[in-house]
Amino acid sequence: MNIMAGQKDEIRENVYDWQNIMFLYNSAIKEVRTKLDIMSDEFQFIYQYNPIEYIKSRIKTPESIVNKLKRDGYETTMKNMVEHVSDIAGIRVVCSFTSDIYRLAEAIGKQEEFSVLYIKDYIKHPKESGYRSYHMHIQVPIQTTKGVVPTKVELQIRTIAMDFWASLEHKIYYKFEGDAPDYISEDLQSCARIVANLDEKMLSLNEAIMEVEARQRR
Ligand code: 0O2
Repeated sequence: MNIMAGQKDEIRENVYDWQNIMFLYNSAIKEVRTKLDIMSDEFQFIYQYNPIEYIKSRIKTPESIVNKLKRDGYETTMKNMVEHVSDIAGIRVVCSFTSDIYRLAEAIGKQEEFSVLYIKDYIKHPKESGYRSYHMHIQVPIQTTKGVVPTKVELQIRTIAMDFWASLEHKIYYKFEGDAPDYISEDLQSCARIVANLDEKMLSLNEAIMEVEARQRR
């Protein structure tokens, strides 16, 4: 198939736009990760305690972006992708305890450079699947040579137990292409309840340990 000169220019332009957008999302991930590192150092310095166990980040795959646009009834264009897909840049922050999640979310909310667009609290309101996690959709200013570009990032903040459940559930979900047999969905929901119970027990155990330590210091 022969590609006409005009088409070649269009393809070149599209490739440039795609690379430019991906550059912004990658930069936004770097900015947020740096801020999280500083926050974590400050927590360690002030409280001798770090609420962050580990951080993972990813750029959404083109296939997953297209699926989301289609699911929400949008045409597959770069404009729609930037406007309507808010989790192209995603950062997952994993904490030990549920209380750490809210402490961290508060600190993130106070960062002057970040604007919090919206929050989805799937800990207070778990999804039907049993999914629990705290989602913050934020906007980060990226300074380029052409000016500042506000760029969206989704932060998923969860405990180790929530992350374990979600990672496994995600794999199963994809294996069955979203159509898992009822008994598997029910077992997953029951595991989610066990995970929630475990989180509660570990939190109260940690509080009891801290109380003993405080008493010993007095
Ligand atoms: P992937 O592969 O992680 O990218 P919004 O993002 O707010 O515009 P949406 O997509 O309805 O709208 O948001 P929602 O439901 O909060 O989901 C966003 C992300 O949270 C998902 O991204 C998953 O990463 C995670 N998530 C949500 N529900 C579940 C669930 O039931 N199980 C698991 N394991 N993860 C979940 P993607 O695009 O689905 O996938």
